[in-house]
Amino acid sequence: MIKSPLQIARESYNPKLPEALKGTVKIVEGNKTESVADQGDISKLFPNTYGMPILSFEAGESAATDKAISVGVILSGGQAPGGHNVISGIYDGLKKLNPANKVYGFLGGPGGLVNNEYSELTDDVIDHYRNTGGFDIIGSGRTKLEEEAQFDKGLENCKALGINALVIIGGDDSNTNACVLAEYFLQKKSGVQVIGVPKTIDGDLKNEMIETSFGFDTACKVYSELIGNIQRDANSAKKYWHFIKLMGRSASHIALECALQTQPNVTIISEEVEANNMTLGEVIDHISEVVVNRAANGENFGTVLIPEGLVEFMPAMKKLISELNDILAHNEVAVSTMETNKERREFVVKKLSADMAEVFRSLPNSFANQLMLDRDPHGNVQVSMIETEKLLIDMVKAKLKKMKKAGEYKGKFSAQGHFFGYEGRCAAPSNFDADYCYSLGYTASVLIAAGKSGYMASVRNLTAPASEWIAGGVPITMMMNMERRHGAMKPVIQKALVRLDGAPFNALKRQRDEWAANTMYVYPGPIQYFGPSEVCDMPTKTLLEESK
Ligand code: FBP
Repeated sequence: MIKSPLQIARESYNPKLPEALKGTVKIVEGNKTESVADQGDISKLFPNTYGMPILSFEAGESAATDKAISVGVILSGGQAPGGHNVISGIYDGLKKLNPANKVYGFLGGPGGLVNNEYSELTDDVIDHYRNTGGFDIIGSGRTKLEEEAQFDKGLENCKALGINALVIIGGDDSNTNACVLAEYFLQKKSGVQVIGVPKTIDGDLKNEMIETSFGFDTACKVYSELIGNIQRDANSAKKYWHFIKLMGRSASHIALECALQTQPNVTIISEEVEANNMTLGEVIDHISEVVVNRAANGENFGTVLIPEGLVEFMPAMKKLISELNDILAHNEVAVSTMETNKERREFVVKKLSADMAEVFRSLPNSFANQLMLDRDPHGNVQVSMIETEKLLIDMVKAKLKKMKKAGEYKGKFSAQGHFFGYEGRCAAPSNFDADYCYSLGYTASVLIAAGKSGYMASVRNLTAPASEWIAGGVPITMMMNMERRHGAMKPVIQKALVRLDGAPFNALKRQRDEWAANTMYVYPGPIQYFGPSEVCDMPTKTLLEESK
């Protein structure tokens, strides 16, 4: 690998750790826990890992094992900045406990565990990847671990390598898998522990004990830089409306954070669209109204932020997608053997309920085809592949044309569509993510050495300086509820959507009318790695608002 000057300079960055992790660590047990919902079902499905106490770390005498242990790490799902630092934190934490401890990386995601594809991570390898973006140290993948045969194969491979614990670094679905695996390994009395680490740029793996998932900070800062650049371009040329779709799957946390950082003219929040029962037509009316009002002030330009999961939140579309999910899950073979999209659409229309068939027929063909694309291995619609920004541009254009004819609009509308997603997932982690990830990895090593399983590493108090962060472990069962997946009820970690009564959304609500009417753009510029702490170590606006 040819390293860039920044990469070389970042190699020597020493991530900051919470005070409690700097010396020997004492583990303090808190209260017993309950799952967020469906306690009866979850406790039955997880008899060995349900109800475990919350753990917090303090400086003090450690009860950790000093016997040499081996740990396998897995990077699961979409890339998120800082994954390499989680691994270096695990590595350094374990080596500090006993230099004979070993770390193996399973290659290409959870599939590597089942297929026994791994490599041992040594000083050379780890040093090469410190503070870098990407998951290329061992690769990632989206294989879902759900069959007993996969668990048994994984266990057999762990035993052969002498692995005592697995760390699964992933989002809500991957940590659900971690929990299922932990329970299975305990039932089998296998002696292999499983620990989860909260990863995802989407920011939707969060709760009382997990303030944010790693990668959200860096990804939002990258997108905000780009949005700021576009806004400055728009305000210079004054001739384009930019419709910017932002990654984030279902939740609108990324769109909301980027809005707070850049102050665009329109920000759609899917959760609000759903709560207000808004139709696609009403979303179009809202955007068009802002365009018309700005045009009346001579400003034929602007920015619209669109969360990538928007279509799933409009009541009619949500119902349609849910019916489509069931139809596609139950007719996988039949649908996959059809040669044309037309054939697929006709097949699906016959199976949809009458009202949903009507909604489906009313959609442009290109958009309807995108709704039928393969689901990911966890049954999710691949919203990144749905071109919502183009759909909105076309519909706003059509609406404005009508308004112009009726004499209600006199401006010019020329629009550009963008999608910001993949460009943010492998950026060099911000100081926040570099520190947070390293601390999460270090926390995982402490949980392992204490013999814990079925826990997620947790680091809190994140708006304070890193030395004051609070590290510990949270039982994964605490975050679970029952949801319909692939046509059946399954235990899964509850996704955290944007809370409409939460401080970050209220901050947007208070200011958005002013941002719509006026041009109040903020240009955040690129992430800074060297320089004053107020520039380099700043947490997200979401965390800052939530901590007020
Ligand atoms: P994770 O939930 O696995 O972290 O994935 C995040 C994400 O970037 C989503 O925002 C996006 O919808 C999805 O991955 C895209 O998936 P893929 O990389 O498979 O195209």
